[in-house]
Amino acid sequence: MRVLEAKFVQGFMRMADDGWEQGWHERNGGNLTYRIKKEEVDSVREDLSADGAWKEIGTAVPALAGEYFLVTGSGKYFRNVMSDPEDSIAIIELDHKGENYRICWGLVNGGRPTSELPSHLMNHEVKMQATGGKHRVIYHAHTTNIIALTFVLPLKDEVFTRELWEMATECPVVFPDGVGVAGWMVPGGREIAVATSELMKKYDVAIWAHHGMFCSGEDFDLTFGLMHTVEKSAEILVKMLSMRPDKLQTITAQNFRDLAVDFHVSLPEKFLYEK
Ligand code: 2HA
Ligand code: ZN
Repeated sequence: MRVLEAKFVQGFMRMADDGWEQGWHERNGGNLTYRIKKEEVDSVREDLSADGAWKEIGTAVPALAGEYFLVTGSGKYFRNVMSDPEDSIAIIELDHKGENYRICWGLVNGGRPTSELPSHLMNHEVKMQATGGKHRVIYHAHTTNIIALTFVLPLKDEVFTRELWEMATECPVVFPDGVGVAGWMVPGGREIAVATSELMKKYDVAIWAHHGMFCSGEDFDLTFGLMHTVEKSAEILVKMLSMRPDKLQTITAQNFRDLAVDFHVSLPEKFLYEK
């Protein structure tokens, strides 16, 4: 099968386009990576090249040695993924140490994988190990309302989680583990990758102050849905705060405990503090 005919590639392209339609990917903002299943790699083998030069990832991800990823390109626009995928995205293979990659397909006009490759791969490594291999998608987007909130809320996991949970009843069911928050850091390097992957040990969502969000999930629907749910909740909070600084009524800590019982989720008490 040709790469562009494969279902996982079409799902990846659709997700990138959905993110563009949401307004989360101005210019070359954001990046998306998918850890390809062995049988999916085999299904497109005829289209994969082993002639690419090995290049440094910029960090070490030994648990991902030999894995293949579908990735967006550095400097490429989500807006163009649907219309020009071979220019915008690539399949890469990692070497036996998990320290180098080579391009096997795509980026036909040159270029390299996303500038956030170290963060993506370190997150993949953490999430693959934490979920017994279930999580395969890492998604970074410049979500407007979450970014706005990082200017006015304390940059604390407890505060962001609780405020986002309160804005929509589905939230504690969709992200019962909560969200993590990292203070402003220089993007693209190993330092921010390490900080993000530390948060990913506890959460499926990591917020980068004044920059955007990272989500991890099993497939394109769940990961896009997670990003969408968190950002929608942030939008409601921005609207609420724009109307008045306080709440007349809200979902209470006890309401969350009751919800947890009926929806069979466990909500950490550290998020259910008295205000
Ligand atoms: O431009 O989003 O974080 C790509 C990015 C960097
Ligand atoms: Zn970014």
